[in-house]
Amino acid sequence: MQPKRILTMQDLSCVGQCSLTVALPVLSAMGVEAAVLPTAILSTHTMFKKWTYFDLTCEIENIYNGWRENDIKFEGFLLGYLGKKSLMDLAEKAFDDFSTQNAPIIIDPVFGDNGKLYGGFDLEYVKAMRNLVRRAHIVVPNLTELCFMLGWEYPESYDKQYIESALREMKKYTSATVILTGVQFDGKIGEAILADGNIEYVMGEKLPTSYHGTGDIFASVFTANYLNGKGLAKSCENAGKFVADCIRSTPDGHFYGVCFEKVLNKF
Ligand code: PXL
Repeated sequence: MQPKRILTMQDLSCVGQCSLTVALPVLSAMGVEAAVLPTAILSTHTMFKKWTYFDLTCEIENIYNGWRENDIKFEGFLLGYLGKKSLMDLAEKAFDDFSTQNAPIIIDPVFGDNGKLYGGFDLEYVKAMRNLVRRAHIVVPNLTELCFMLGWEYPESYDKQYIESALREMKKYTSATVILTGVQFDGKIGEAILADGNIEYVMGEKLPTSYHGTGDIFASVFTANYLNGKGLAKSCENAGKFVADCIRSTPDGHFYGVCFEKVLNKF
């Protein structure tokens, strides 16, 4: 059987293991044909002290014209860091013009973590993302992104009731399955999945350190598994285990990402 071709739309950070430099190798190694649409080129990701940013909005219509000429279609979409509202409008155009029937749209909102927005984002961006996720089949926010999209304050602590009401509140904005990542209970970490009105948890080992870029790895491994026919829960479980293995393979002091290469080599 031919691998599924998906389009992943996110930035290309030249240095710092995240976004396209993660999605491309992970999707390919897991048997998915990864087509890319870079939204911006950055010297590094924005957790470095300084970075440069070149927005690629101006080139995307041109790329789309090239795809139209060749009748190119995608059997799935994975969106990560878009960077600007203009890219969201262009993402919708891609869903409209380059999708096969029933191609899943998976959106990781990627605009914040630990209760804060990443550098360069504001509440207008959050609102635009909340509008974009109405097109998704699956949304994969962390708690920061979920709270910002709901207009809720980031909580100092939470219980299952809080998580479940936040997930259900998201139904005001999208009919997508919502997979909340990085949920922590009883010393474990995992996902809370709201699908078809039911909530399910997939919990795994919580390691003592956290690293940048693990959300992007989670989304890529999840997407590859899901497109390869694994269900929601199994895809989350595999993605969570993969991230944990990456963290275990990363030496202290490697602050800008995880050494996923070592885990991919064993895959
Ligand atoms: O890992 C998320 C991410 C992706 N791309 C860029 C980022 C970040 C998080 O900071 O800065 C450019």
